[in-house]
Amino acid sequence: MFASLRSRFRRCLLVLAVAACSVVLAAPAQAHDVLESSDPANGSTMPAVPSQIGLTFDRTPMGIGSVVHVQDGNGTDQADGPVTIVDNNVTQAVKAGAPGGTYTVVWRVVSSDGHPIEGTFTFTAGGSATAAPPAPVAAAGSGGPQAGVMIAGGAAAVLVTGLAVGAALVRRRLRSTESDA
Ligand SMILES: [Cu+2]
Repeated sequence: MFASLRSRFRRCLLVLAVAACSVVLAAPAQAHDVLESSDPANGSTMPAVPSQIGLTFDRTPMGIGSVVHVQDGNGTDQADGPVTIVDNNVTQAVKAGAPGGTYTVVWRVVSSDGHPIEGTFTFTAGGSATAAPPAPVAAAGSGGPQAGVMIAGGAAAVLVTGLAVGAALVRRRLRSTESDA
């Protein structure tokens, strides 16, 4: 008897926690850290695979659960060692000898507000990575298209929810007006 009460209480707590989480998730997307630029920039072409990948955010992501996959044309991850975070910069070293080709960088970090954020971008390199870092390629400020899409998506979700709730309220009011008349 006591045990079943307890499990019911626990289930109740779980429901509350889930509800609280969805409220947090529905909070303005501006609270997330935003990818401001990457080096290499999305869609850029360079003579050789860079020795490292750099991501610059508008704030400092949390130092936990960061992943930056550097996938070559065959989908092999050429990331070398762990991700480092210094201030707003997230850096991932690339294996020496990583082959040229079109790369897809798949990143995931924990935003300073505690929410995981992620994105991908691509670049094309003509030759293999060298151990010595090549001259840094000017990263034309790519304003993180993924972040923009995320914000737009979040805003759209909030808008759709708002419209649906609004429509339901109007319908209910109309119905009650009808029954009043
Ligand atoms: Cu967030």
